[in-house]
Amino acid sequence: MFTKVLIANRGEIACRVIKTCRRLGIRTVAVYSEADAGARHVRLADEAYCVGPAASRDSYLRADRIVVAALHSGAQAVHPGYGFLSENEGFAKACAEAGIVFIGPPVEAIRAMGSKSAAKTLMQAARVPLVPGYHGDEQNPEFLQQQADGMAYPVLIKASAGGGGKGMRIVESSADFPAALASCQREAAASFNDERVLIEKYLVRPRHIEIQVFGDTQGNIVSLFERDCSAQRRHQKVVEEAPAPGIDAARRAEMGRAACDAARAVGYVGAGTVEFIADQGGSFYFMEMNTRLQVEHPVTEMITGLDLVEWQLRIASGEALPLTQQQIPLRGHAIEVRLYAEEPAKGFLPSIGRLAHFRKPAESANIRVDTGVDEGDSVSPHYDPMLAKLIVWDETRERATDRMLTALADFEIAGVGNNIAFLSRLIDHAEFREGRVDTGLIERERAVLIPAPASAPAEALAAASLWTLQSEARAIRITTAASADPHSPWGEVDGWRINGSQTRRLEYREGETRRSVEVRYERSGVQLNGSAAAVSGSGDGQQQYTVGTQRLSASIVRLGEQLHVFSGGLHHVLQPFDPLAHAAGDQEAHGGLSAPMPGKIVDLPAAVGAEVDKGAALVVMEAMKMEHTLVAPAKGRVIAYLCSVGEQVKDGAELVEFEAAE
Ligand code: MV4
Repeated sequence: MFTKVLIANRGEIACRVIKTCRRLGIRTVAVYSEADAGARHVRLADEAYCVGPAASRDSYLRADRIVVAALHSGAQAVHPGYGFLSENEGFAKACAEAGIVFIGPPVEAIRAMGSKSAAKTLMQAARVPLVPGYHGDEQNPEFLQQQADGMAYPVLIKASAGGGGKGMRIVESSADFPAALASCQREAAASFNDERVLIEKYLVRPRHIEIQVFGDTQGNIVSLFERDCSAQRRHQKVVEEAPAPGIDAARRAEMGRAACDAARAVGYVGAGTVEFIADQGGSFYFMEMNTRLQVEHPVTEMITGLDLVEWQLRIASGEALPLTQQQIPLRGHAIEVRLYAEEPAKGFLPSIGRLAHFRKPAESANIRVDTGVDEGDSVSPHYDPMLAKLIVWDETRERATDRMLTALADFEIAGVGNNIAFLSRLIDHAEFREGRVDTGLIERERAVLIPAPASAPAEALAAASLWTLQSEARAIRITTAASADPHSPWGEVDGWRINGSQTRRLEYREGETRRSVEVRYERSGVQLNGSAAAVSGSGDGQQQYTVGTQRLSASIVRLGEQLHVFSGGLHHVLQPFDPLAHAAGDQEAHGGLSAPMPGKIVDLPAAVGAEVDKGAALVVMEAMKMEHTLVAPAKGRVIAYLCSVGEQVKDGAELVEFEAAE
């Protein structure tokens, strides 16, 4: 087994590989770009080398620099992860020439699987089922038209050098074929510098089911069962699960045999994935073979209890497969979702910024989070915006689905846009719950999965208001305790009044709308919009609130001027807003504070002489049938009050003599 391995990748997969290496006592070497100098994978590794500036082409794709780092560090092997150089034939060769083990398949297998049409020819020879159609060298339009007319329409024209959905045309009838063929050939020539196409029977509402295979250097090959990756958007996987819904043991064995035949046909060694496309009847056809460890490999690990990176390391160091096919267990059901820094409501636009709040669900045997970031990290615009993978396991698919929803509700991200709410709606969607997932689900159900942003429900406002009152009370108690009169009754913020109750209104901005909550201080406690409300407890980062007869949990995080309210699996952003503070405009941070309108002074909460923070309540006045709070325009001290409680003041009357701190 190796004693030192270099991970030629970044983010969650680099951290994930490091985790297994550490468990096996293997020292780890990270490579990083200048933009990743403080990244998690660099922190976790035993040593790290900078391989260039932020741009991938100048760093993570610089095979020469990565090989130099491996040689310099004394690493015996390189793990390429996925993406970047993981399926790059030149890199695999460069490693071999430098005497460094490339943890992946032989170069020949990478080459063979690199061409979609060459792969199909190989699969045909290995009697792996292919979609009915024509993928030969004859490209004469009349000949291709004959091939298409020989199948039932609709047919699909695909660029032979294409992939990931690029250069595909659905043709509904024979009459449409010539124009569609010409268009597809033009696009293939432009995109891939290769205008060759293949023709296939078009499968309606297909599923993407892939088989994890492993081969060792002694010719053994096993299947580690299937994964269903049909929940995709624009050929990007969003949710993956294992095993695939609706696949029985017989079909699983049949697909496993076909995948192993495909791997054997190319002399496969290491971890590989054979992707099939399946029609609604369950027939499956070879699509392509990936010669890397896939993003979604954790769902296979959760249902087999195996560590696929450990298997990769063992096989790359010459060991035989740890288990035979019969010894590989399949237990329960696992689901993975990919958490992205993107805004589904804005066309899935990537979002950059600082992860000011990043609270993961508690990990256990059932819940796993693979991530390359920590709270406080900045999400870089240079790389794929995946923040983490959330993987859950349970005895059945239904229980795994419920567990995923709970875990998503416990995952709190603030500071960058994210897709958590979108993922929750997808997992909770009837078609997903019933296992009726096909590759068109997300686009088809877009309106349901990405609804117009909903206003925060009353309970979110109530939670935010109780949190605000609690924070104000805490701040004033601290100020009072530090003041010349620590037992001043003004230090109490229970709203007690000689003459009965006091009310005030908490205002918020939510996007472009304004929301408000009336707070009434009664002897019995606080009422919000007429309902008795209180904080009833806290734990595990959340607070429990009661409002009227309702009980709710919420986690509230203040970031700058915004309150982020996480409750019920949803995330609302409320901006506390004091009309008076704004109506008063930007009071100069010197001299006094004047009444922005005529009214009656109902409270002077700050202690004269006390140091207060910017935004601390200084004067509460009643005007326009509402209570308004004049706040400290800056950190500083109340020199003197120029009014008294109960006094009627005119518009513009000087109320406070205030001195801003230097
Ligand atoms: C197909 C197909 C329907 N019929 N082939 C998309 C890219 C590449 N992976 C193959 N793809 C498809 N090939 C036939 N004959 C539908 C797709 C397809 C798809 C396949 C798997 C996963 C997601 C997909 C999304 C759109 C279309």
